[in-house]
Amino acid sequence: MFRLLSRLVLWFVGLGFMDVSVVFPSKNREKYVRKAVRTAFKARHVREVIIVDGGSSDNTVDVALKEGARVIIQSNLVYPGKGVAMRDGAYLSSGDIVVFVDIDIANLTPQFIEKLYTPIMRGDAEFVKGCFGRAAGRVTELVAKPLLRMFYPELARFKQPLSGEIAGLRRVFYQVEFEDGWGVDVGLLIDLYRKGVKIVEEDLGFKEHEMKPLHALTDMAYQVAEAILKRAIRDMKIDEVWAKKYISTINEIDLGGAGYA
Ligand SMILES: Nc1nc2c(ncn2[C@@H]2O[C@H](COP(=O)(O)OP(=O)(O)O)[C@@H](O)[C@H]2O)c(=O)[nH]1
Ligand SMILES: [Mg+2]
Repeated sequence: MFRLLSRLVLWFVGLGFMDVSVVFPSKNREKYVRKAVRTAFKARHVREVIIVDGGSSDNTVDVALKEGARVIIQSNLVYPGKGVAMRDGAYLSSGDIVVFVDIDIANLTPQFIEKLYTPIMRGDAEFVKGCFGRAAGRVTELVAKPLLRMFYPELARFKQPLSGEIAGLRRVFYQVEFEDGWGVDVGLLIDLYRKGVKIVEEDLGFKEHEMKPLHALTDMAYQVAEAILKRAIRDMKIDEVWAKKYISTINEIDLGGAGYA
């Protein structure tokens, strides 16, 4: 009875007083920014919309400002710097809840954003990982899921461990470190789980976004693997001396690739 009552109180407090910051990490996404910002402002409880720009050479920044978004220039303009952008967004936002959404979602709706934060407002979660209906990405299926199954089987149930659509109480993001690049999302998932943060996976329906060509996925897959293996070493699931030596060696190999931006 008491539990029920306290949940009810939490629910009302959450729905009444919590406000939301929406953060879009973004680089050269002029095509999506207008719709993304407008859509985010239409979601209930949204106090601010932040674009963290990774040094765009197109009109992403101008359009974002025109639409009333706060624009932050990524503090360290490395590429890929999605994680740097997310860290900046978390630290410079002011909402009780911070929602991160990739900007290149063609079918973004206000409900999509509301669905992400609702479990937090209801007191059911402190961190929400978005998932979606379409088949998961190639790096997700071929790299993240097998490695999570090996080293963090508790997290193997997540359908989209790499999704960039997440929400959390702002304070939970201050308990963990953000990887700079593509390892950020899986790193947050592992670290928040280890901190005992209450996590739910929320189905957001269908996500329509741009697919990278296969060759562009090598660096992404590398960084995702590295983020998981680094944590497996830290959590003493892999022999530290062997792994550090081996991983630092392979990291130094120059494959002559031009990268992908
Ligand atoms: N600020 C910033 N945003 C980035 C960077 N790299 C990617 N993004 C954004 O991060 C989100 C996800 O990137 P995307 O290329 O769509 O990755 P994918 O969906 O995994 O193929 C998008 O909103 C990008 O614009 C970067 O270096 N800096
Ligand atoms: Mg994308």
